[in-house]
Amino acid sequence: NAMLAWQRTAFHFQPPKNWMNDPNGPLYHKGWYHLFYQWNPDSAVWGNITWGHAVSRDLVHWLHLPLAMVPDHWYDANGVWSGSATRLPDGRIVMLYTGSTPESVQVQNLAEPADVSDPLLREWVKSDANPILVPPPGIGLKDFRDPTTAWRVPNDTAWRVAIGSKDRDHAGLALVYRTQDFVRYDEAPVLMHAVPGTGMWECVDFYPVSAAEGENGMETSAPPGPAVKHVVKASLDDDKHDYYAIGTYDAAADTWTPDDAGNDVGIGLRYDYGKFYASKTFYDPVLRRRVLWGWVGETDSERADILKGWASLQSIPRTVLLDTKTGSNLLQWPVVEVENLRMSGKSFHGVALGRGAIVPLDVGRATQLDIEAEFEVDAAAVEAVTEADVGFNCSTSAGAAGRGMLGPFGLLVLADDDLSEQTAVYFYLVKGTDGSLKTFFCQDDLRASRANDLVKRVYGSLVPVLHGENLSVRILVDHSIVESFAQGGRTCITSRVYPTRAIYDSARVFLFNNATNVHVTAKSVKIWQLNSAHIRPYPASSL
Ligand code: DQQ
Repeated sequence: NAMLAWQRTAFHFQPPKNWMNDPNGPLYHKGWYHLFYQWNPDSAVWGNITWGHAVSRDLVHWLHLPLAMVPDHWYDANGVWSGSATRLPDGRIVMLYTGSTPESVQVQNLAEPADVSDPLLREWVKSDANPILVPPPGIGLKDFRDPTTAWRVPNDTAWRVAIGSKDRDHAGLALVYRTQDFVRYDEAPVLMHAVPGTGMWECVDFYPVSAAEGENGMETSAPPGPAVKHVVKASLDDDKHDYYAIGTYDAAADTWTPDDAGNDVGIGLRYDYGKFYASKTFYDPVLRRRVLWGWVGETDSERADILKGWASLQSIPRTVLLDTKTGSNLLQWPVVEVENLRMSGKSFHGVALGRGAIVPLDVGRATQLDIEAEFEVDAAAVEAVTEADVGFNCSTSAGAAGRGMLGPFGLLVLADDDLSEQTAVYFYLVKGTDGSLKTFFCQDDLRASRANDLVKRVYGSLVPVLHGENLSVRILVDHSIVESFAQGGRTCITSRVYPTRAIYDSARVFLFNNATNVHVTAKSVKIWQLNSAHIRPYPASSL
């Protein structure tokens, strides 16, 4: 079926077939980026979880490798679940992961490469000491999983590792264990942080970001200091979204405090307001950056997944930095290597978008695109409005079809000629009677497909816009995925979409302005067709 075949992506990481979920243990080793991932060898639905493995020179082109780990011991017989890698200063690589036992008890295990001199790290050996951690008193046997990358603090030889859980009152939390050798751990963990009401924290991540302007990403064990903030991320099992917060790490106590209690983990900011979960960062020592991977699931039916024979993608890896201009959010941006896929490009300048305008952009094939667009709103018209759409919210709105005074305006991608299918990426301004202006960034899948066995939603949230800034967006389109980054990556949205008509040569791009009271100018729109990545089976004929 040509429609189903079209949905497979061209420059996103996917296994050759079957079900994938969380990214695991990303790391850089001897010239190669390694990605492991939760994979079902038997079908396109979750189950029988093993660790798939692939390597890349540039985070774009991949070589699949043999499975790194399978459920072959009692302590992981029910699945080799998520975990993280740590590189020790002596060159050792330590992989900590969760095993689910036949009774579904969650325990932590240790594995190491059989041969660290193999740049591809093809063979993994599980420790004879496994399991190296079992659920501590007071923690549910099924609520103890997903160890982080380990880190060290100044003047202490002990390594720290965080593990997600929840307490009896449904507070989500992160526990910290100390270890010298990754085999024996302090008996009683430290409670690093807990947030009432947030439930089980999966795939906790913990890392430093620089608060100084123009800085690079930071190594996980970089010492805390005045110009360093620490991020805590938790994947909320209850609502399947990844939440982060920025705060301060007390290295002596192994506790962490958010800068803004109202924006604590699980109740404030998300990495992504669309489909994006169980993410994990790693530090890339070559380009000195922190890189984020996230699992992007399907929003079609299980039946469709079985028909097409696969389910899930990994997001385009994103660099992560603290936004030093606002100080209160991260900036996420596609890794620079993605730009090497750019082929022919087209630029449009000063496109006037009157109220209700829809303008087609002739870009040729529009199924694999990289788009950068900048919009300017007519300030006098905004000024003239005394109040606009206070109480607006992307997810409860009517989407791009709903007309407000100062929005929506933006782009339609994966649209067909008569707009019977379209995925809308747009801004929406609201204004209070006190003159305060806020900007929402939304993505509307309601009309992305004529098929009806799909989850269709309007995603989005506020995006900070500083004085003097235009509105800007970057959009990556790859068949069945649309990833959008507003204001340099302050707010991000990922959608899975399944057009039935806007496919192959019928996919188009439009600019639109559905606001009733404001003219908008698309100051500049650059659109590149993106090449396909090479994602090759193993063994490769040449390395
Ligand atoms: N997926 C893994 C767990 C993790 C969950 C199992 C998050 O380790 O908590 O496949 O998606």
